[in-house]
Amino acid sequence: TKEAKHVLITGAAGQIGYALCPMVAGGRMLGLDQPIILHLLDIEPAKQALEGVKMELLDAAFPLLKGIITSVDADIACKDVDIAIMVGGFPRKAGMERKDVMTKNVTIYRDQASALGKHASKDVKVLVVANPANTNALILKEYAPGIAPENISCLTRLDHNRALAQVAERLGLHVVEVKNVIIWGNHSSTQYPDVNHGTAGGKPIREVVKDDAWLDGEFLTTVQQRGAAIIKARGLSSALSAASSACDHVRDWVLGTPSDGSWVSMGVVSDGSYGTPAGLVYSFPVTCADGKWKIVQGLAIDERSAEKMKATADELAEERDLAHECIAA
Ligand code: NAX
Repeated sequence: TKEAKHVLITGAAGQIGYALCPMVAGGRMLGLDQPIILHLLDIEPAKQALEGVKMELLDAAFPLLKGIITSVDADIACKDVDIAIMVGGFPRKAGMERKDVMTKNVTIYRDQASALGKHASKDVKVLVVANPANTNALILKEYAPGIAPENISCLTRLDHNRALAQVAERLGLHVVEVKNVIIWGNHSSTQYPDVNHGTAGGKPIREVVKDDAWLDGEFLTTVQQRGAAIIKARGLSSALSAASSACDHVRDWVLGTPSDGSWVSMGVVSDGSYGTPAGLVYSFPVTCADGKWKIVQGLAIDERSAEKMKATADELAEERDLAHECIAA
């Protein structure tokens, strides 16, 4: 049997944490042959709830779950972790400015970067879920120089899966029939969900959908604003879909994307591909093998797409500058 992998989940007492813990412990993320030791981090006010999550995980008697460490101390929780899923963060509350939320979160990510850098396994793979996800990941990269930049990523797979699902629903197909959509840029409403290279039932999406007005209009806004629609419907933000997509992200990264030419979207450190500013954490189409991602190269980008890709890059550059200002203040 395999040696257990240590998986850190921050914000584990929160809503996404509650959905994510059983998925990871059940083998949805690393496979049904991979024993897991969970490291659950939250903050003091959530300490009791965190113990409650641990009790339920014990009660669920997961065969793969070999241990559970709970802590409110990042130095303890980060010890020897192989995978770190960073869900913990400060939510935007009524009356708060964007800058206030940014200050809270970049400070958290700066501090946790240093805890990870000091205590995690040196090959730790990091997935940032908490918003602003791309910029939190960027700060984490800057403050954890010991972690290779290619091991730091952020979640845009939920947006990617939402785009697949919208096309599938429209066509009455099962979601697995739809492939190779792309989420470019920021996990925010400036993201660009691109169907120009995607297929449905093996044929180009535009050819099958036969409705460019929908693809260039309602489809885009539905994917971009799906988070808000879920809040409106549930009174709470996306949790099970975020948790499931986080599992998809890590699984494909660690175990590889299918060898049939299909790709997924991941927020990764830009190398300047497709004219994006190098160094920003930007969502690209990637394939993964041997635990490494590679940006899909050579896709033809039309003028409209280029504009949208630049707009979301500009927003990320602005967020980066704001984050640096917040840290300096
Ligand atoms: P919750 O507020 O339910 O949970 C967050 C948890 O983080 C709480 O238990 C809180 O105590 C904890 N926390 C706060 N500061 C912490 C710190 N310094 N260290 C460790 N834990 C800390 O939020 P939830 O709905 O679970 O969402 C979590 C994050 O995911 C939010 O930032 C949210 O905006 C983001 N999302 C990102 C998505 C993505 O696709 N990238 C989609 C879903 C989600 O909106």
